[in-house]
Amino acid sequence: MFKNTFLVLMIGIIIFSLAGLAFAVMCHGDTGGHQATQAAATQATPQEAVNVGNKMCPVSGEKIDDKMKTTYEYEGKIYNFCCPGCIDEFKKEPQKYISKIKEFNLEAYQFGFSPEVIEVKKGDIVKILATSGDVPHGVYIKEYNINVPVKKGQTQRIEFVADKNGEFDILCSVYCGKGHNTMKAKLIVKE
Ligand SMILES: [Cu+2]
Repeated sequence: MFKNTFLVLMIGIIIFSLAGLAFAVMCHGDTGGHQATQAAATQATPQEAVNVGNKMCPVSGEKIDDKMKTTYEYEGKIYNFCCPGCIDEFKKEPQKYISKIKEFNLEAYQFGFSPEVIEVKKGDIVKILATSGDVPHGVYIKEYNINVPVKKGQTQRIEFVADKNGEFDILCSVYCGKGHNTMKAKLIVKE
């Protein structure tokens, strides 16, 4: 009788310890997962700065030499400058310079452009992200000396300072079919 009770007790202890061990493992696993979530959350909190990647200096309006370029982060965006002196200027009136950078998506298609009008102010830095969803096209603005081929599914980045005021045709420079000559959009640069 005594022997039986002892056996039951021993089995009981073994089961209890195993359960305890399993519980510990589960808890540990859970803690690990929790830590991972926390780590992900901390990484996401300070939002990664967006690279504006501007090729023209927003202060001097000059083309940025890759060797000389300096960057400055402002309100979650990284801007390129031609020299440290321009960053000092930028810091005095950031909004004034940021507002000069105008970004547009321009889609070329058979046979036209969307949007049909791009309007900026003289002195603005015009950033055009050109795409094509059908066949190869080209973005041609004669007066600004721009002629950039745009392949299907590709985004071509065009950047220039709108230093001439007036209305300029945006045409297609890659023959793309019957309506090629009718492809037209307008760049309006206001004084
Ligand atoms: Cu075309």
